[in-house]
Amino acid sequence: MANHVMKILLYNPDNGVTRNFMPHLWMFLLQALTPPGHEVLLVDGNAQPMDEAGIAQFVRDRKIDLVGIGAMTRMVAKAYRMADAVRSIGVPVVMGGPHVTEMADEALGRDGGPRHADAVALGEADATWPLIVADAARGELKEIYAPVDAFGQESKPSLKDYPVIPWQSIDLKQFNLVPKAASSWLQKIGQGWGTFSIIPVESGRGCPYGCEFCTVTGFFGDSIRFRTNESVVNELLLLKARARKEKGQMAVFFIDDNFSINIKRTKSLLRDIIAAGAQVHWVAQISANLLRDEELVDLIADSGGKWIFIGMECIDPANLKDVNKGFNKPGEYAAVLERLAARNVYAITSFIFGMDNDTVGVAERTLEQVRSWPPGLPIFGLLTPLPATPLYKRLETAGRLTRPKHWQDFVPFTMAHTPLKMTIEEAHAEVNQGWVEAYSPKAVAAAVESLSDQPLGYRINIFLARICFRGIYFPMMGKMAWLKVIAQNRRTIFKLVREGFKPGAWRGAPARIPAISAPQVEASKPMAQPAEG
Ligand code: B12
Ligand code: SF4
Repeated sequence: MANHVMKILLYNPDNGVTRNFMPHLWMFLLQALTPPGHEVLLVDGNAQPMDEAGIAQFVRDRKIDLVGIGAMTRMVAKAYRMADAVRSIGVPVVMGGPHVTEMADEALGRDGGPRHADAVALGEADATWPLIVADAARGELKEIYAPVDAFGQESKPSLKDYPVIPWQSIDLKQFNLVPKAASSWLQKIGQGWGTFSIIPVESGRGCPYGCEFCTVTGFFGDSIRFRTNESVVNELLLLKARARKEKGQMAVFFIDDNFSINIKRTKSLLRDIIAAGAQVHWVAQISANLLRDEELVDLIADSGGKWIFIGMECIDPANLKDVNKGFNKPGEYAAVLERLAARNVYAITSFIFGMDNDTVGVAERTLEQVRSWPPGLPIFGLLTPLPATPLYKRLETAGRLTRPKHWQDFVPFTMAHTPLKMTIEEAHAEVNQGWVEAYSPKAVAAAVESLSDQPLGYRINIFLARICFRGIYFPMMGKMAWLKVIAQNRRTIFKLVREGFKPGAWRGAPARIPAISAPQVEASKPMAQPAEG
């Protein structure tokens, strides 16, 4: 078939629990890497819900020639159903992402099950995507695309020639978190809140630490690669300019698995961001041990860092050792969080229950610690054996997997193996207790109250963040669910509104911002620190 110009749809399935607050980077990246001439449409199911009939209709109506679907393990069952619907009307499907990289035979129907994809892109697809598009345009799609060099060796993109993602022109309507009805008057507040999007930006890839439950070391390899500071700074400037133009706000999620894996390089990036005036409010994942460095924490605050995601996992060193994450030191968690809070930076603290040394009461023991820390956003999950992880292999060998293909009948917050010192049901109850108590109206009020020495904006910020984060566990998809939460938290809301009308409520510097410390001696060795995931 002759080479022809194609209409391509990139689709990301919804996660089935809550609307994701942020779009997926792979879609924008592959769009930017598509050879010129082809038209690429993006649909994120979290923002634009679609079912099987819906996607088939969409593909037919828009005369799409090729569909690319990316999915994590937890969304893969939905991804397969959507792929089946597209293939049933004769349009080819390419799948990529962490799950099908490990389970290519499953996607291609080579393991005895049904076939869902015409082709699978293994691993990082930055270099293979243009080849896939070219092959599809010629009608010569192969089954498997693996990133290899001229000698057939696996090759990873260096990220030094990272593409420019044209944020100035990408249609971000589906990712605007401001309700349409409020948009026009919110445009007038401060520098404008008519739109608010959280944009994923990567500054590097890879993590050498191989925590037992994590897919990152296997997928991205243990060599860490960084974009140039210049390319990251330019991306931030582009986002800032767009926000200004539409009288809205853009925040950034640096999706690197450990944004400070090389402290020297992180500091240099943050300094360049500050020097270029490219500060935006940002979130990043950083492991607790790397946050010992006061100068780094100063730079985080000065460059716009607001929330740091810390994979604490648990407060029991024996458990941490079991999952190869002994570099996490629970004894230093409080000091790290205080250090951040002193600069008005707060933490999303992530915990995993159902580890082998966990016993009944783990939720209360963890919550007791959480209550003694500065306010943050605790999140609770269950130890999950993802395909191809060392954890999966260990549990499989020991015959402990109760649902070896748990992704085929995915149920959120449900274990797929039995922990050693508690039952599956007990582990579920612990997670439930974690969420119920950490997000109760009483806990939300206490978090807001603990910032009573801070300007009102900080208290509103923690209130809104808590309310949104509870949706990770408690389905909050419809208006009724939101109204219920508002009613439950009415006392805190009234208090904040009352304060908002007090003279001077919106003025005043935060009480805790410290003087910028003098440059310190580099406290850590680059590349020798554990990462976060
Ligand atoms: C950001 C992020 C999130 C965000 C949400 C995703 C988003 N909106 O971006 C948040 C913080 C909400 C999140 C949550 C979770 N996440 Co997460 N997350 C990430 C993270 C850190 C970055 C993703 C990213 O953008 N990477 C950079 C891009 C460029 O890489 P990529 O997506 O892999 O895409 C490349 C290739 O895979 C390929 N590709 C991908 N899709 C497609 C599609 C096609 C058609 C093609 C051709 C190629 C292709 O091409 C891309 C370019 O090379 C990754 C780790 C990582 N470094 O990737 C974990 C990761 C994806 N998350 C993971 C997990 C487990 C989760 C959670 C389930 C955690 C939990 N226990 O609760 C939740 C559930 C999410 C939910 N409710 O939907 C796992 C997934 C493993 C797996 N096998 O599924 C990862 C890999 C981390 C890990 N620890 O192992 N996550
Ligand atoms: S440090 Fe984080 S990204 Fe690295 S292997 Fe462990 S969990 Fe995964």
